[in-house]
Amino acid sequence: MIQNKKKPTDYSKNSISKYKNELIFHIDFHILNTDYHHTIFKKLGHGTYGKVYEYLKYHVNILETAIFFENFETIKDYEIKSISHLSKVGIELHIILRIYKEIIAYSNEHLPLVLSKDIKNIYEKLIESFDDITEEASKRVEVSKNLDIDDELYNKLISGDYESAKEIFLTNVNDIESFILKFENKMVPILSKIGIEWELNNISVSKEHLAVNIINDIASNFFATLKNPQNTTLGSVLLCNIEGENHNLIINIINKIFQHNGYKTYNLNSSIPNDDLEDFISTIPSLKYILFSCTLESNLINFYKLHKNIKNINNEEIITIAGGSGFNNIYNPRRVFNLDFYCNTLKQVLDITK
Ligand code: B12
Repeated sequence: MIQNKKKPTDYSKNSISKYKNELIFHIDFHILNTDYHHTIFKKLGHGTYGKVYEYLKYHVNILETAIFFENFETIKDYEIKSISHLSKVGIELHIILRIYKEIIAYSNEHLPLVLSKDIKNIYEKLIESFDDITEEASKRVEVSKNLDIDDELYNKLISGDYESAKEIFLTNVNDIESFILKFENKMVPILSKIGIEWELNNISVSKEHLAVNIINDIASNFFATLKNPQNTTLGSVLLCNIEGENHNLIINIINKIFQHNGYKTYNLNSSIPNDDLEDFISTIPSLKYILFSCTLESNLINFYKLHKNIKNINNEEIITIAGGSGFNNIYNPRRVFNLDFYCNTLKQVLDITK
């Protein structure tokens, strides 16, 4: 019997990954891919089905994360952002409630009893919190308005004006410290704004890419103007995103910080399969640090498993550092993941490299 409603059992933690695709398939087949919903999606426009399907896929991955880390906030946070996005696309919210209820019903009938009870607990809590969640979602317009950003720089970035954006950003930036300070103070709030404006359906994915590519170019341009590091004898550094993760801006910038401070870097940049990465690590000479960036909470379990294996194989020799908004709802990521360092700013990385 499950006594504590908040704590999923170890059985559920270990078995949810086996059943999550079944849940996605069932909901897709019995709810999204029905004539009734296809007619609605068609009216709302090209790509609407895809958006709801993407929501469902990430939702079930987040369910797995919430069970694995015993953390209801992860799923609540994801629902707020997703509902904010889906309602702006025109999706009526009863479809979300329908999905929750169908997950309870399907689990009850087809999944092992212990797991289905834990799933039911989570969805009952979600249904109970649904008014709060939708209210928080409706406040996202205000959250975006209240963000204190440099409007001129923001507009140059999303309109693809590289030269002007570079000039605005690099004014008075003359060393790595001032670059990092300005990045944290100006670019990070702008990236939050871009994310929320995407959520509110005001900015396309193309514009998100455009802005990030310009920021990457500005960073490359700035680091190219710095004096070359005197040597690369401080050891090697491996940088990568977690499997499933495409947000690679921060890992690219950290790469440049390490290069500038005299390290030989191996930047694998985007989503690398865990097995492949574990093999690759053994081929790097004098590997001192491995840095991981995780932006999406749905990738945390992948990271947990990867990091555990790396530590088992390499024991104390390699220092692991991780960061990214994926960890925002985890209390004490360093302890939960057994990391050597957890960082939530670029300045902390700079301090480590020195
Ligand atoms: C640009 C962007 C994209 C681009 C990425 C392009 C690229 N080449 O990177 C594209 C369009 C591909 C994209 C795709 C998606 N994205 Co996106 N994206 C963003 C955006 C706007 C910026 C991402 C970014 O670079 N952030 C970098 C900094 C600003 O954020 P940070 O992670 O907090 O990092 C700070 C620290 O934690 C630290 N840090 C970070 N990593 C590390 C690592 C180490 C080692 C250290 C020391 C420190 C450190 O440094 C940073 C500065 O202080 C964010 C909004 C946001 N606020 O981040 C959304 C955002 C992350 N995306 C989101 C979503 C939902 C998606 C998609 C699922 C849907 C979509 N938008 O198409 C897909 C998923 C793709 C995938 N599988 O990864 C959501 C995530 C919501 C959630 N809770 O899960 C966000 C928050 C937008 C939103 N408001 O809804 N995205």
